Amino acid sequence: MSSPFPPVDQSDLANIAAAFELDAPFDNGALHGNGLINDSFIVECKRGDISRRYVLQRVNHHVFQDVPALMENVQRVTDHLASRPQSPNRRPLRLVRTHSGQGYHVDEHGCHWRCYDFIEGALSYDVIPSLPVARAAAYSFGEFQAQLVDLPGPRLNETIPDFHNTRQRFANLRTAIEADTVSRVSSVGPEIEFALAREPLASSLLDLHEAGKIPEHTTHNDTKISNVLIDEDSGEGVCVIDFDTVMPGLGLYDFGDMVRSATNPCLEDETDLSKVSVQLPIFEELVAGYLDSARSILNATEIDNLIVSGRLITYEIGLRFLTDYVEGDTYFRTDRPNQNLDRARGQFALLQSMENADAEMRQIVSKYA
Ligand code: GN1
Ligand code: MG
Repeated sequence: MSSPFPPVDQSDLANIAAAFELDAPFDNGALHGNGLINDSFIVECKRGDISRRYVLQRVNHHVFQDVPALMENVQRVTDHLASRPQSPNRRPLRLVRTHSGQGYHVDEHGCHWRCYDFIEGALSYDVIPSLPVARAAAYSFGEFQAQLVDLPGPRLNETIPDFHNTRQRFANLRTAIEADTVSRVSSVGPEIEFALAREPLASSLLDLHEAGKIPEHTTHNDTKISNVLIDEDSGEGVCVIDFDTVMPGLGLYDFGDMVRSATNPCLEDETDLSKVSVQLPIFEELVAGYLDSARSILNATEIDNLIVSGRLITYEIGLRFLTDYVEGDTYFRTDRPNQNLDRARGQFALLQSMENADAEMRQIVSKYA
């Protein structure tokens, strides 16, 4: 689907920007980023020789049904990260408050907006450009988890219940197939067969968690590689972004989503599947970078399951894309027909290649474990 919310022009952006404590008045704004759920804009604000950029985001409240609870998490997490000692080149994300001190603004359509400082001099990548970037990204996500170990206060709110409950995601696919509301099931036989044949994978980490072998952490839950910013000059991680799904989870969900998104040499919706396969040198950088920053918070079972986590999350996101296709593209943003199906095929091709490379991946992990 395209955005389910009203179109936004310059004067709308100016009005929304005016609700926040900005250093200068709104000058112009433009769409930003490739997120599949929220709408993001970069706005430039100017007064005399002051010029500042901010990111304004409209939160998709169909997906995030309790935006105040979500924003409470975001405020707690951004405040906590900002209070940690910062290594050189790290610049934690700052949430800009409204004039009344709130973390978000509600517009006349009932849509929720928030504002972050735009981080200058940093880049985000949809595809990993080099091995050092892979290592820096994994280090940053690991550091993020490690820094949240002592987050004060109660457990964070669950912004989307069962977000990484892959068993539930599997059941959702079955329900979608049975309902077949838009008559697409007959056109995706091989994809459905691939998905159904791997049902045991859906329970892999949940079983370990339920058996008390892997603990809950505070996790990011959407560690696709474009959600870490990399310093343009030093190539180091500057900060992790996109805190919408930061909540209690398994540490391995974050490692798994790095593997899913970083080891794929193609965009998520690549149609030439011969190009999609797990890049082992990148996988090695992810293992090294993540263990470098997060080893102290992981137990041996978690480290033993780094490979499983990559497969699990690749499978899970593939299930979600396929389910959305079968349901008529109601969840993820699409800009062409069959995009969700292509995304599902891409994830399944990547998963297949991880299955084929199991021995090599095990060797890599044992080098660092
Ligand atoms: C969505 O919107 P974005 O790009 O941050 C999705 C993730 C998926 C990702 C796949 C809340 O993230 O779970 O992994 O697309 N976020 C939500 O690209 O569903
Ligand atoms: Mg996200």
